[in-house]
Amino acid sequence: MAEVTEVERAELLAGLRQSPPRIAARYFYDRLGSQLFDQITRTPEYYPTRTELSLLKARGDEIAARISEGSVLVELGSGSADKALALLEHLRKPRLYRPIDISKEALGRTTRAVQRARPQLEVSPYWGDFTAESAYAELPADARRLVYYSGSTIGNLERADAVAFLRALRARLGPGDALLLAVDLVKDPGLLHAAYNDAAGVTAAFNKNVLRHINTRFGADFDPDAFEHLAFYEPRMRRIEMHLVPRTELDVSIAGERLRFVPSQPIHTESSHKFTLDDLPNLAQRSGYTSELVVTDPLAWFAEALFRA
Ligand code: SAH
Ligand code: AVI
Repeated sequence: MAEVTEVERAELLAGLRQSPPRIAARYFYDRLGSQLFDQITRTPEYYPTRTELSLLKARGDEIAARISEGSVLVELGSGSADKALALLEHLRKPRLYRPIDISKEALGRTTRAVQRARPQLEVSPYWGDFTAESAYAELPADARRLVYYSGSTIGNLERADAVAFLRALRARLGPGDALLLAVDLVKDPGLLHAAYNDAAGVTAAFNKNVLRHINTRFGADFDPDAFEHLAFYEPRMRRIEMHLVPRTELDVSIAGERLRFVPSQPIHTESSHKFTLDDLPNLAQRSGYTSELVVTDPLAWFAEALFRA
């Protein structure tokens, strides 16, 4: 990871001083966090990854039929290579693949896996934040772009922030370019709850690992085992919320400051917003796109929406 900047330090401390305290969800993804996320995707309870993968396999041709031959594929928060490879299988003569990820290890693995599976395809990885302008630099100017925001990672943004982000992304696209947006759909709360409370405790370990990452990155002394994993579906906001609950009152030193955490004020580590099919045209319109196609799996648990810029 790159050096800690003063902005990051100030943002972290400001978040932890809020009531309730919060940590930005991107801090989950250090080396171990990316490995734990990968393990989550293989738990029986976490349906999104395998549902999205089978959706791409089953309906990828309908999506690809709307994408120009020779397009550039840009993937936001690529994680593992599986879904990109499933999509590339359907695209007509893709010109280049740009995976973008803040996790160096995940990005390296994906780059190598795609290069191995498709040696003819140019792979141009970007290590860093997908909100940065430079993540979209040096792409062929004469090729259409397909931006794939996979994994329902958009759900980890607050709804207003999601619109703002998609708008900023729209400004980096030309007319006729496309966005393939993966969203997890509202469903039986029991299924949602189980997906973030797997019996093997992998999600709990993923949640607590954020504190270990903060310790190494910011010189903090959190004891991750002094916190409990809490994840629940909040139906009014239509989102899963993940928190870390201190078992007792705790003083923690973070980036040279001392902060107190109490059981009545858990640390909010992640929200994972769920969508309905009715949300999608509205989301497209508010963000400056036209919704062109929405496909779901047979149980309508997960959707891919193709938005045209
Ligand atoms: N799309 C993959 C991975 C989802 S996990 C899948 O569906 O399986 C979320 C991924 O996004 C992680 O690999 C994480 O490192 C990355 N990520 C999260 N926030 C990011 C940001 N702001 N910029 C770039 N990558 C980010
Ligand atoms: C990456 N993101 C879409 C995952 C999600 O489901 O919100 C991260 C995750 N958090 C807990 N389990 C998985």
